[in-house]
Amino acid sequence: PAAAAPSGTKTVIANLFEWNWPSVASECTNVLGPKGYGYVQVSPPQEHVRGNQWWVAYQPVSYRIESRKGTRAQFQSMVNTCHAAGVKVIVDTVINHMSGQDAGGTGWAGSSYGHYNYPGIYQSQDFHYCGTSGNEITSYYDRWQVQNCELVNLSDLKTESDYVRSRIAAYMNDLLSLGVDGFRLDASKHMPAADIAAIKGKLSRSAYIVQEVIYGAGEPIGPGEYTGNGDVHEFRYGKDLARMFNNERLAYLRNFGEAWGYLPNSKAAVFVDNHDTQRDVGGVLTYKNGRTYALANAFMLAWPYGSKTVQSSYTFSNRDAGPPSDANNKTLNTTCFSGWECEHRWQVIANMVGFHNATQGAGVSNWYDNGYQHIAFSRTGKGYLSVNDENFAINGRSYYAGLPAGRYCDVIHGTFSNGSCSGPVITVDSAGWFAANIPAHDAVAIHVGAKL
Ligand code: AAO
Repeated sequence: PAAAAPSGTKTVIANLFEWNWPSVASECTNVLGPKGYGYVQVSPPQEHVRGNQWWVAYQPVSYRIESRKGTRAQFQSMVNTCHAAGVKVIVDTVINHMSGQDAGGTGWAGSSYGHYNYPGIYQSQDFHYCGTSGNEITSYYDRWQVQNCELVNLSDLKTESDYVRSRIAAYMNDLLSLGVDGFRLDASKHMPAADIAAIKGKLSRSAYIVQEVIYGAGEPIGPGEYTGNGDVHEFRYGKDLARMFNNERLAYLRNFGEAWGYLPNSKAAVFVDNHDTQRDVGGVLTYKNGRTYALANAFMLAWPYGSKTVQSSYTFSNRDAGPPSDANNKTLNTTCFSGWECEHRWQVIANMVGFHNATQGAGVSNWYDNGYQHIAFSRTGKGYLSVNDENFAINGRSYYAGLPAGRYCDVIHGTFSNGSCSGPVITVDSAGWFAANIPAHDAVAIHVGAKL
């Protein structure tokens, strides 16, 4: 079956990283649906090794839907609740490998396992032993190693084997039977694109697919070779966007996207940061950058390139630290703004999802920049964003939005609901112009979906 790419206007994904299922469900009802998010991405739901680090989720022990984030019944209920709220569900799917524990042990839900032995699922013949020291990937410049050796000691599945492909597809089909709508395929670079295609060919129905292939300069395996299977994450996007905000010029963003050597617009999946880059890649903007982070997300949501994911994080200082949990490492219910950052709820970000939806399909016009950190553009006939990331306010200017005359809610500073705006109102005159003062490191955004 063909991949069902996000379509329609509600295509923004909220990645509720490490949230438990009851909390995801209530967020779909109370926030994601009402704010116009089209999808929620959830962390890996299968049984995993024990421990309190977040990354235990990336070490499968069995394909039982039972994890620190909840039971199968809770997962099913979450999918149903999200669907009722108009939000589709994308699952982070770990199929390249099993655990990384040399000694083996007992998984979260009680399944016993060895590094190369998962009773009833995989035995030693189902894994690669590539012959390097520790069977470890030692060079990303060696295609064969990247796809036949172990990524950080994780027992590497023989995805060329029909048995392994069928077993993986059975897991994904189980998720489809629970109603999920899409998959984020973890560590896709470590599986040949043809293996992913073969697994996809065994799925019971079509689903959205987004593959994690981190672009690395000079590496033989690049994101482009995976586009035949579905979307692929464009990791250059968040790094370059941060560089423009931090060291270079927003003015350079006027052709941001394919012209920068990125994946085709229709295949690219983008984000300002994700759960890896917010920890492991310097120079990427994260919640720790506060206002600048919000502005970068506002730009992403307003700019027509790629399908967009908003990252939602828990607060961390230690790279490995897991989410707020109880004494048994069971993830606690989310409390936004207390141990959890909930970036997807920040006023600027959540309201720009509405801007995204109202402007889908419209081109860019009326680009303006001052040569440096002040930019503005229309989504033709539908919306207008001006970002001032200068260290000074820009006052007394008028902007040509080309929008229908009328009064619009500035969704950066106010929320539009039931026909009224909780913040400043911008008046577009009959010639399509409006006047605004924009403080340093701030923005103004108006769109036809928030017109008074
Ligand atoms: C944990 C421990 C390990 C232990 C292991 C097993 O940390 O010490 O050996 O358990 O017991 C996550 C955590 C890991 C954790 C693992 C399993 O991050 O710390 O290991 O779960 O619990 C590569 C892969 C990419 C992968 C990334 C982390 O290609 O797929 O490494 N991401 C996914 C997940 C991730 C998860 C896994 C995969 C495993 O999103 O959360 O790991 O399921 C270059 C290459 C990339 C490569 C990176 C990092 O990237 O191009 O392919 O990613 O290096 O090795 C610039 C460069 C770019 C470079 C990047 C580095 O941007 O342009 O080329 O910097 O950040």
